[in-house]
Amino acid sequence: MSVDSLRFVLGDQLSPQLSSLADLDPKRDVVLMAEVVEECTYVGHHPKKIAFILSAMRHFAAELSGRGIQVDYVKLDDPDNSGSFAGELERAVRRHRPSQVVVTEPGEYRVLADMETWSDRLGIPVEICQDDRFFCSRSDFADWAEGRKTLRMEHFYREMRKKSGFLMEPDGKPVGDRWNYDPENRKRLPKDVTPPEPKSFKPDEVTREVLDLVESRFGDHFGDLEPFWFAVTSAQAEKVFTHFVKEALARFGDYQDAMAQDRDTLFHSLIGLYLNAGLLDPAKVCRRVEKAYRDGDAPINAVEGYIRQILGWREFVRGIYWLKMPDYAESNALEAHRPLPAFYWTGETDMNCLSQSIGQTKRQAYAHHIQRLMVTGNFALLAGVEPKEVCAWYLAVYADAYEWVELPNTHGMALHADGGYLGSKPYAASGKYIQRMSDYCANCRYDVKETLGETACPFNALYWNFMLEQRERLQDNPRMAMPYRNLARMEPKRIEAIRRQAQSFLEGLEPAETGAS
Ligand code: FAD
Ligand code: DLZ
Ligand code: SF4
Repeated sequence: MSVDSLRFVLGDQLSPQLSSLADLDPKRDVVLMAEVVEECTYVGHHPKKIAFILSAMRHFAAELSGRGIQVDYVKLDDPDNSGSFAGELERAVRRHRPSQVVVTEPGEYRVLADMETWSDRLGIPVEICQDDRFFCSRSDFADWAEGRKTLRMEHFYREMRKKSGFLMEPDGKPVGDRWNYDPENRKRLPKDVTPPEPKSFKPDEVTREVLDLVESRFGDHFGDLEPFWFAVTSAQAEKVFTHFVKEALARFGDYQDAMAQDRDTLFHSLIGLYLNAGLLDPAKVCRRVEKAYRDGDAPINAVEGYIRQILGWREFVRGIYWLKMPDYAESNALEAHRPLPAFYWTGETDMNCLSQSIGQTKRQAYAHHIQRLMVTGNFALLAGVEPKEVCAWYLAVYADAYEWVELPNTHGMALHADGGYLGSKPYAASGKYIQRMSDYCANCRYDVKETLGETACPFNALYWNFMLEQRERLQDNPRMAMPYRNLARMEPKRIEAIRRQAQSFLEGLEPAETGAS
């Protein structure tokens, strides 16, 4: 029997309120979901990430079936599986002979470009619905950006606060009479403060089957598959979030930027992967966090800091991505061409901050924002690593990574490869920053106070070398005035020695094999 609409739901669209399911008729429509090898390998995703998505897809399909919806679910090991979205859609169209296909716009440009060819290839209408799981639509962002010389997150965020009403007083002022509590949110983790254990889940039978599949097909990708402890349903993801609100939110702000030896998660919420796959709704998350403030359960610096991440940064980077793609990914404003160092794929380096951040990424498919920005990102920036190689690494190794959110954060924020479109200055820092925000340096063979010599922290010479190499491009940026003033005061002999130290360190870096994982 032919069906009315074939509704194709992708692996990061696991939301019951998804736009492509909005007017679904359970009697006449079929939902298609497909596990495809192309999506598992277009970068060598971390095995935990693949297992999370496939298991969450299977659980979501079962939930839809439980509600009486007809679901056509294609497993990865189905012998007829063509391995791609377009191939699976084509086969499903032959099976169901629908009069139209309905999809929600995808999170990645590469998939949208393919999707836009589907109607011609299939010879039937393909309706691409807007993804309304965000506060700001692509067109509203474009309207906001129109005519502005520079796009800054802070301006966008204030607009979003006013528009959404989050943390606003009835008179239109921000709660607490301040928009921004960042200055309060830069504390080190004291020795006597113990962060909560993350909420974890024992794999059920569905997940166990997926884990076996992932081990056999993608066990050679970078990262540890086991122990697998992620939530795989929206009910479990809600529990992760509730655990965060109860156990961590109140101190989220204080220790938002802190890093600590062998502490992977600190007071972070660990919900990025669930938000991005559709298991949690950002509006509900912000409402719950605001309630914690109004109920007196969390201070304003924590709550504002948290809402800023979701209502501000998450929406802002998505807006930039869709506004600027596909050209955005091609820029290389600092002309960085060094291959990615091999230790990004092993964690084997005696720079303790890097081995900690990469080591936990390998174990957990997770590192928090400051580790991503100021350790692995900062190193790649200072060492002048080719942006495409860095971006492919970030896209592969984090369970929450999809290009719409990964690319602006890596290419723009961490590497400044967009020439300052997203951020007003490069987040370049010497070892001093890492020492201030962590106890990594106390556990490192290098001396963070030294710039020259065999035991000197490599970040120090790399930092000054970066300032020297990028002088023409950066010295007129008012936000870079301080380092260039300091550089102007430096003796030429010391400058020469720093250059030599940095060059000899960079020459000693072993490059990763192309496409290593
Ligand atoms: P928390 O610290 O608890 O923050 C709460 C939520 O705020 C996050 O879950 C996330 O949804 C949102 N958020 C916070 N910062 C950002 C941001 N800069 N951009 C977008 N959303 C933000 N985030 C991703 O979701 N996917 C990525 O692929 C990704 N790549 C990144 C690459 C680099 C180089 C950098 C610097 C940051 C990247 N981020 C990415 C942002 C941030 O690091 C993660 O969202 C965060 O670490 C996820 O962990 P969490 O859920 O514990 O976050
Ligand atoms: C990331 C991912 C993976 C690993 N596997 C699948 C899959 O087998 N089937 C699927 O529908 N989606 C998968 N995804 C998520 C897609 O990569 C994602 O939907 C696109 O990148 C668009 O954002
Ligand atoms: Fe990292 Fe340098 Fe500190 Fe070692 S001394 S942990 S390399 S910043």
